[in-house]
Amino acid sequence: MPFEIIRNDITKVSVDAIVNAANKTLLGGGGVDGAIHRAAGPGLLEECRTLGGCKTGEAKLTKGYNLPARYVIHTVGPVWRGGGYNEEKLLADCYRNSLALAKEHKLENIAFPLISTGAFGYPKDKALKTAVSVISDFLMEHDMMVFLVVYDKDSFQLSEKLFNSIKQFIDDNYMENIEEHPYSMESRLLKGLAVSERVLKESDFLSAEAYSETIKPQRKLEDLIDQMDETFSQMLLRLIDQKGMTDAQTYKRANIDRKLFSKIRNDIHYKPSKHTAIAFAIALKLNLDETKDLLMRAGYALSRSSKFDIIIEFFICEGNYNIFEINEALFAFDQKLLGA
Ligand code: AR6
Repeated sequence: MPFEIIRNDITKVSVDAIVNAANKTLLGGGGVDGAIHRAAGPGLLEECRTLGGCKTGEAKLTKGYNLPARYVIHTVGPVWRGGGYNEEKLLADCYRNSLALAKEHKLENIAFPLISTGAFGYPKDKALKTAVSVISDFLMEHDMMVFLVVYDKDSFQLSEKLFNSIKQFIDDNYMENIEEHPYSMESRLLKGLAVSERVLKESDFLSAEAYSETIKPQRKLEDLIDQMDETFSQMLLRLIDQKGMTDAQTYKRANIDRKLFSKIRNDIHYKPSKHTAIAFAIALKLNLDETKDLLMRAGYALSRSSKFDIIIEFFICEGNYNIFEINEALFAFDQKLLGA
């Protein structure tokens, strides 16, 4: 999974580089900065003394000394002063410049804390939004594994509005102990047939224009029959073609790494996990029906007794297909993240 949100102490994360939320002197401090210096040992401070400080939004690299990480990228986040002092751009610069430095040093993975959200007072939901947005833009262009490390549940905050909408949607839709099985192809075909018949009947009362605008079936029955024997992999590749997307766009938007994607491409009988299958549905911006079809090829269904499934349904219904935002929400609701 190229982008993952994890709960941990960043000094314990074993990656090529961890990012330090430092101050302009780069000579240590409290919070994550203090923890990193303590864990790295005095060698880190010695090297930091040679750097001549760092401006807000910029980033500098040192070795990791006693840390499990090989390097530390020090960046200085903005102090929150109400939002009118360029804070958002400066915070975005921290993530952008740290990622650029990691790329320059050919690092394959990097872990960020939530910069500025402690002593510097940046509102956590806003900081999270900026972090996720910069990281996801970067990952659309580059291959790297990026971890966002959340120290405690309190430091992770989804916007209240989004959190409440999802919570409401779960409350409205959650049903305990309901097992939904994937429809058999035959029953889905019959369903399709019934819909087509109804459409025909109703269309007697509609103008041709209204018919095509309102109730034109999205898929033809002949197409459904033709596609009856498709495997997951075949359907995925067909949809990628139909949507005019490239392979790279697809696996990046699915938060799936290139290697797994080529396995699926090369094995028509590949059986993905449910999370991987859903990640592709999101990448391809499938509607709910199409998502169910794709899942069915891998033997899965969306269930009303799974909070995870209901959250996915929420985002599909909202037309929000940003997998990184969906993962933010899944994390907030203690669910496994999308991707592989
Ligand atoms: N691992 C991961 N995240 C952590 C850890 C840890 N070990 N410890 C704290 N956090 P802060 P800032 C989270 O205050 O707001 C320092 O004194 C914490 O929960 O460390 O950018 C510097 O020298 C919070 O969400 O950094 C500067 O003077 C996030 O890390 C100033 O603080 C950032 O909190 C920088 O303030």
